[in-house]
Amino acid sequence: MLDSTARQAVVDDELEELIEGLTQDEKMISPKYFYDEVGSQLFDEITRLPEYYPTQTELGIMRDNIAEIAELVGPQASLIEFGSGSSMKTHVLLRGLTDLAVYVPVDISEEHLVASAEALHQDYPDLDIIPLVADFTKPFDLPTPRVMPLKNIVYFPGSTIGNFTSDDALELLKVMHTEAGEGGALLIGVDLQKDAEILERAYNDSAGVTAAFNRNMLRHLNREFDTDFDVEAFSHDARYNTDAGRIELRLVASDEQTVKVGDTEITIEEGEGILTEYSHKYTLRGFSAMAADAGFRVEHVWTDKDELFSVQYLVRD
Ligand code: SAH
Ligand code: AVI
Repeated sequence: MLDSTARQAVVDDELEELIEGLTQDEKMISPKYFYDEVGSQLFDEITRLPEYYPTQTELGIMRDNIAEIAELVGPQASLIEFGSGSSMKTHVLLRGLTDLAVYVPVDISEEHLVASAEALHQDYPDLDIIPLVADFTKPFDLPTPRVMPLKNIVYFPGSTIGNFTSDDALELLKVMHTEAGEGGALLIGVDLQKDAEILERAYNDSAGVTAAFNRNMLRHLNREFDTDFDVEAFSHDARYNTDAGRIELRLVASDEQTVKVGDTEITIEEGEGILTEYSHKYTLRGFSAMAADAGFRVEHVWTDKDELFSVQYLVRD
């Protein structure tokens, strides 16, 4: 637990980072601010939308291939999940892996993480579950489990890796390489390039849940940092950037407004967009090259029959 001075230092750093993003040529806010309690629930709703293909496709791949995955992982592993959310896909692993030593879900969305870990404890009363509230882009210590694991498996589903720029994704893969340790591995969900139409539909759902998820980020900031964004004056924009191979989410201001962020006043022009998320889509070859730069070798790739999504098992080279 952080003491109040350490907690204030974290808030000050985050405020500085927020101001830096909002004073760039193209204003941007980190997608980590999507995830307060409401944001995590809205994300869960997104995963159930008919247009949002990644979740069901990844779940299908996991279920179809759990025997092979369990064979590669082996017995008595420690499972460390980055950005665990509701740990929905993790059930496949918790049921399918042999004698798991410990499960460590890591997430920034505290209430949601605690509630999800409690629910998991009901389902798996004998499993050592140690939830960890942390920003996984910053250094953090892993807890000590009751039983010594034979190896570490870092689990990073959902293609959350796609929400990082290529430089940041590479840095994160290097962190995971370190967390996996000697003999460890990374099991990762990676969304693949496909028709722009399918992609744009997935991020512009007809029920407007993704729009609510996008706008909720500003409510979160207003509460956490005492900013005064006029949330209703922003509209959701999601489009595929073909050259960059990514979906880009923005919040577009319908009127000019000046927002106080700490001691800095930020003016947002009418029609100006704030970039809130990238969601990169990879080719298998492109992802494998990035993994190699981080010191990983792709040992196995599973996909669905339409090659919409992939689950990959990466070992340390
Ligand atoms: N793994 C789940 C959830 C994906 S949503 C799935 O596949 O469906 C992304 C998750 O990562 C959210 O739960 C969010 O709270 C968490 N997250 C995003 N940025 C984070 C960060 N910097 N540190 C820790 N958790 C983060
Ligand atoms: C968590 N992440 C992988 C999701 C994605 O598809 O990039 C977040 C999301 N944003 C809008 N819809 C879902």
